[in-house]
Amino acid sequence: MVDVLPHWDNVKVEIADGLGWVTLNRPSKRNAMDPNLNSEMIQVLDHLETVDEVKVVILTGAGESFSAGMDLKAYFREVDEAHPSVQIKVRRDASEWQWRRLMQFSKPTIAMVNGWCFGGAFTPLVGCDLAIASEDAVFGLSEINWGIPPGSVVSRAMAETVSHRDALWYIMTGDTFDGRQAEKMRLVNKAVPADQLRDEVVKLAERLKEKNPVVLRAAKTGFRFARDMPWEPASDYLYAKLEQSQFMDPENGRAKGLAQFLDEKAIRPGLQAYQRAATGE
Ligand code: ACO
Ligand code: V55
Repeated sequence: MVDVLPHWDNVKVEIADGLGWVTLNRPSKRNAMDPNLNSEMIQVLDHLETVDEVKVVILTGAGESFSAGMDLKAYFREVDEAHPSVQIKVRRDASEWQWRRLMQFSKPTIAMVNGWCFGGAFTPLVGCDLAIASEDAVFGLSEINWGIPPGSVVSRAMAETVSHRDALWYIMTGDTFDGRQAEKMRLVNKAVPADQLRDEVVKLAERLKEKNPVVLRAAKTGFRFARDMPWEPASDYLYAKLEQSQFMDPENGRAKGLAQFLDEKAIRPGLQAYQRAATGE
């Protein structure tokens, strides 16, 4: 049987060495997100969710831009002129991938911010679990400079990641800032020189690939939902996640890890992970 690789017009998808590279691909529009790109991204994420060989997903942009935000022509002007129901559909598609799908994605996700990152692009940036930027990438909440307050969950995503003062500064001034500043603000985990960006992301992805995927999913999902819960339900929910991963893990990592530390004395979890390959599947 010949696998027919799916094709998308506005998104490039490449699978190599267990990594799923998702490249927003409208470089001539600086990867501005229009309704077509948004509906394709829903399909792309659904597709990668089901491709077993993909262990980590990386989101980046073609050319010199990560994404210039929402497409001011196709997402704003043209939709303003259309029937109101069009706006509902177009907004729903944008939200669906930029944060709903990404936040619940079962595999680890990394934003590789290679260049311009404006407005609506902050949503998938924060939607990804981890983010590494080029030091010279340029970020900005430019909404204030063209006549709208940040919409959708852009300000909510800022509140999730950066300080109150930094959030309001950039929301209210529209000032741009670079990757180094984004690292200082903790909007991204790390900023590195442009020529090291890809290697740095691959290095991180390779480390995540080594982890038990069932446990990784329970850990990241548990964190994301627990942070919005009161402590009592958070405790019960996180115990439920702990048990879920125990019973859903075909590698039986928990028992193997305990045996390797307690019986075989083969690992020190503070110094090295249990040997997944040595678990005798
Ligand atoms: N929406 C629609 N088209 C865009 C967008 C966008 N957000 N960003 C860039 N483009 C288009 C330009 O209109 C231009 O199209 P054209 O060639 O058909 O005229 C093309 O992309 C190239 O853009 P330039 O401005 O020529 O590229 P340059 O490299 O000089 O500048 C930059 C790049 C700084 C990103 C600039 O395009 C820009 O300021 N874009 C807008 C950024 C922004 O404010 N985004 C919206 C945030 S608000 C929100 O997302 C809700
Ligand atoms: C923004 C993003 C939106 C939207 C309105 O400010 C504004 C960014 C992703 O959707 O509908």
